[in-house]
Amino acid sequence: SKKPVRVAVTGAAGQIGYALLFRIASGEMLGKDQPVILQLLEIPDEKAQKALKGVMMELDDCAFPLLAGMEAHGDAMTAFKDTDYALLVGARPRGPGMERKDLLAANAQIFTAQGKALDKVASRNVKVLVVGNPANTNAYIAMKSAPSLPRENFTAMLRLDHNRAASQIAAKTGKPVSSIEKLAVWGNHSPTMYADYRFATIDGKSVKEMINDDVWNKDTFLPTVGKRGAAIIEARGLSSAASAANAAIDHMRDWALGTNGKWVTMGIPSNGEYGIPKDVMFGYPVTTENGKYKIVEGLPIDAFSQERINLTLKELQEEQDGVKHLL
Ligand code: NAX
Repeated sequence: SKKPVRVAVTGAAGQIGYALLFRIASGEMLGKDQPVILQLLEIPDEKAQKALKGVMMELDDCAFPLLAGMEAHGDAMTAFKDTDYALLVGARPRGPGMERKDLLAANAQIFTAQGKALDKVASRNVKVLVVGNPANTNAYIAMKSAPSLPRENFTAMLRLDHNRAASQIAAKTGKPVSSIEKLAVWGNHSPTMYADYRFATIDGKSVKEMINDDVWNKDTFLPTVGKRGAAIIEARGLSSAASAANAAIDHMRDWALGTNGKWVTMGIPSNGEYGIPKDVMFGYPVTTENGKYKIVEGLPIDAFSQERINLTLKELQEEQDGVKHLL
């Protein structure tokens, strides 16, 4: 049987953590033959650590055959020791009266410290997924704080946007969501993201031609996907948790196990592809194989798409500028 791998999860006692850990432990992320050791990080606060213990009691009670070990931590330097995978979910939420720059600064502090800890103690092949918002910029900060790790090991979660877009297209076309291929989401995990179905196909047929409605694209589809997080909060009174955890599982599973040529969306550091400046943590269509992702290159970008890409890039660059002095 396989040797266990180490999976670190931060914010482990939070609501996404609660929807995520049980699925990792049951083998849905890394395969039904891959034992895992969970290294769970929460803030040192007594209440958070107690809640984490409660979640671990429940994990115990599942008697998962693949759960080879489990640890609770209050410090990133121990939580990330030798870790092969790191899901950075915990982040500072926007409090009442908090301005955007305060939120960026509070998170910059967290992700600088966690990036440094990964740099020092994680496996040199660690695959890092940042879920905590602002996800792209937090991933950028962690990457910049870990100079001895390869840049490409740091990614941000755009998969929830990708899955939301796929689900809207399935509803519009009346086709199963699993039949949709070649969907792309560009840019920031925020309402400025650009979900792009120009290349998408269902059973080999063009989704753009099937829908054939640019007004729907611009006035219904893009706003629905972009504001979906707010719509969930409005309906549920809490932010997306199970769907976010599901997207994190999808992202890591596809990165680790490959997509067999299928396109998925990942937030990854640019190397200049599609005119995005180097190091910007940008949502791109990728395929994955042997634990590596590759950007789908050479796609034509029309005027409308360029405008949308410029908009989401501008927002990301403003976020980056807002934290530059802290790195
Ligand atoms: P919760 O507030 O339920 O849980 C967050 C947990 O993180 C808390 O238990 C907190 O104690 C812990 N935490 C905070 N700072 C920490 C640190 N420095 N180290 C370790 N743990 C820390 O939030 P939840 O609903 O689970 O959401 C977590 C994050 O995901 C938020 O930042 C949220 O905005 C973000 N999201 C990102 C999404 C994406 O698509 N990228 C979608 C869903 C979600 O909104």
